[in-house]
Amino acid sequence: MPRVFSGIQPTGELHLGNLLGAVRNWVEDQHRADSFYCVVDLHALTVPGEPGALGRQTLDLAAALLACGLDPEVCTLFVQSHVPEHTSLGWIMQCTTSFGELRRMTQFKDKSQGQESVSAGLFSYPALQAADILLYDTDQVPVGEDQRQHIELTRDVAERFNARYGDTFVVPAATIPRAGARVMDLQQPERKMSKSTSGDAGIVRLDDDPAVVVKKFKRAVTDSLGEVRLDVDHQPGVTNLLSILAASTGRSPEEVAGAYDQYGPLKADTGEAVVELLRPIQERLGELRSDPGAVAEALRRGADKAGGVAAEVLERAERSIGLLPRR
Ligand code: ATP
Ligand code: LTN
Repeated sequence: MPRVFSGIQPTGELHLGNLLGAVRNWVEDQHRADSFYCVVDLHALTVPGEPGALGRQTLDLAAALLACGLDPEVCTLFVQSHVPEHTSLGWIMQCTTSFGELRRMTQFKDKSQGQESVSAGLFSYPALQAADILLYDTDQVPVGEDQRQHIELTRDVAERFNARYGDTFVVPAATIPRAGARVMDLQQPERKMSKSTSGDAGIVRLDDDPAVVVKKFKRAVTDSLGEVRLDVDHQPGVTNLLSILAASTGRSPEEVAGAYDQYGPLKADTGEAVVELLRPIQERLGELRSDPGAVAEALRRGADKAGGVAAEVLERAERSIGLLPRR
C-alpha cells in the first residue's frame, strides 16, 4: 500500500477550497493507502494569532475533518506538536535547505507582503513542511495547487540529503486534483479562497447555513462580458463558478460550461450544488462538536501511532548524518 501524508493549518474554519482541493481526496485516499493526516499547529505559529486560541482551533479543525469523512479507525489523524520528532527533523531540514530556495517560495512572498514584522519561522516554514512529509516515508502528498512548489522543494531536499548522507528518505510526489485544485475567493476571483485572508463574503465555510451559501454565490463577482466561458484571464469569476460546480457534481468544467449561457442560473445552480455537498458534513459536524472528548481521544491514538513511525525515521536520518547515538 502506498503511504499518504498531508497537513492542514488550524488558522481558521475549514472552507470550500480546503474541501475540494485537499480534504475530499484525503477521505478517498484513506481507503486505498496507509494515510497520515496532520493538523499542523506549529506551522500556524508562523503568523500572529490570538494567544490561547490555538488549542481550541486545533480541536475544532479535527472535528471538522472527521465530519468530512476521515475515519480514525482507518487513517491516522494527529496533531503536529504531539509528535516532537517533527521539530527535530525540521531543524535538520533547515540545515539541508538553502536561503535562496526559501526566498523563492511564493507562499512566503504572499504572506510576508505588507507585514510590519515577519517571523524567521514564516521564512523557514517549508523546511518544517518537508520534515512533516519525510518523517513518514511518504509516497504521495494530496494537496491543492498552491502547495505544488513546497512539495517540489521537499523532493529536492530529500534528494540532496540522500546524495549527501546515503539513501535515507523516500522521495514523495504531490497529487493534485483535476477539478477544485484552486478555488478562488468569490469576491476577489483573482485570489485564492483562504482561511486567513478571505473576507466573509468571499469564503464559503463548511458550517455556513444553506441560505448563506446560496446568497454568497448569488453575490459572487463575475464580469460584464455576458458570456459563460472557461477563461481564467478574462473571466476569473465565471471560471471559478464553473470549476466549483464541476468539482461539486463530478462533471468536467468543459461539460458544465456548455450547459449555461447566463450568469444567474449558473450562480443559483452552483450554490445549490455546494449546499448539497455540505449537507451531510454539517449534520456530522453538529454531532462531533457535542462530543469533544471523543475527538481528543482519536487525536491521542493518532499521535501514538504517528510517533512510532516518526521516531524510527528520525533515528534513521540521525544515523545517516552520523550524530552520536544516545545508546
Ligand atoms: P491559510 O489561509 O491559513 O494559509 P488555507 O485556507 O490556505 O490557510 P491551508 O491550511 O494552508 O489552507 O491548506 C490546507 C489544504 O487545502 C492544502 O492542501 C491547500 O493546498 C488546500 N487549499 C487551501 N486553499 C485552497 C483553495 N482555495 N483551493 C484549493 N485548495 C486549497
Ligand atoms: N504548507 C501547507 C500545510 C502543510 C502541509 C504539510 C501540507 C504543512 N505541512 C505537509 C502537506 C504536507 C499549507 O500551507 N497548506
